[in-house]
Amino acid sequence: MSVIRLQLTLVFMGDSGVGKTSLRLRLEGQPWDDIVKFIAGEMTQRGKKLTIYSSSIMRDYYINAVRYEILWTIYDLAGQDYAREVIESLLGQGRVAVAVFDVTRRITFENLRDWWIPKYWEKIEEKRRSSKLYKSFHGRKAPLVLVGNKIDLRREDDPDHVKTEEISMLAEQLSEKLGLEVPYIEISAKESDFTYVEKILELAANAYVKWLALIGEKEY
Ligand SMILES: Nc1nc2c(ncn2[C@@H]2O[C@H](COP(=O)(O)OP(=O)(O)OP(=O)(O)O)[C@@H](O)[C@H]2O)c(=O)[nH]1
Ligand SMILES: [Mg+2]
Repeated sequence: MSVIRLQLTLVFMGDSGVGKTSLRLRLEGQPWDDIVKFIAGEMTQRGKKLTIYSSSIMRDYYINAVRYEILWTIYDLAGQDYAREVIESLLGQGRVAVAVFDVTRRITFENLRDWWIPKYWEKIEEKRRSSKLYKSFHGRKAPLVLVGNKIDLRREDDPDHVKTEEISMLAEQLSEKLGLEVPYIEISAKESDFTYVEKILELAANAYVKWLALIGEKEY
């Protein structure tokens, strides 16, 4: 079996408080109680410190009879407003994005749709245009995974909560723009089990590999 080794930057984007850092720490294998303590410590520094983290995670996947060894470098970006310029430039470095919203706060869903995802695509395009390397991808949007977090708090009767049908509809619209299926997952950083949380990375790996096939490249 052939093996392809890749080093990929994955950007976690979305509004403040949607659970990006919580999901990242779950992927690193941290228990929920430790994550809550970590974020409490982070909160006390808010306003002073810009919370951008980078971590590395190694995973293997079997896709179409090929073994992929992926070293993920995760950029866990701050959702706060005050650091937008830094955040925007980091968005352009992603190979794949994990777009996170909070299913109990509709505004975070709308902000992904209206600001984060368009900005991610804009920054990727800007980066390609400034480099001769990526000429063949000009005009092509970049892959992403849509993640609705905090399903443990969701109530069907609350109009502010985002429903599954709405998420699948947005995924469909994004898929049309990308020319490739944009996968989505509903999750709880607090209560979903480890194998389910891992699906975020699996979906990202799949989206990336399919995207490579689409543009007819072995690597990007
Ligand atoms: N009940 C519940 N709470 C969650 C879940 N995910 C995150 N939280 C809580 O939501 C709050 C914000 O989570 P963070 O992980 O700090 O959110 P973030 O997206 O990293 O926020 P910024 O770093 O400010 O952009 C914390 O109090 C978490 O404990 C979840 O799935 N369920
Ligand atoms: Mg965070």
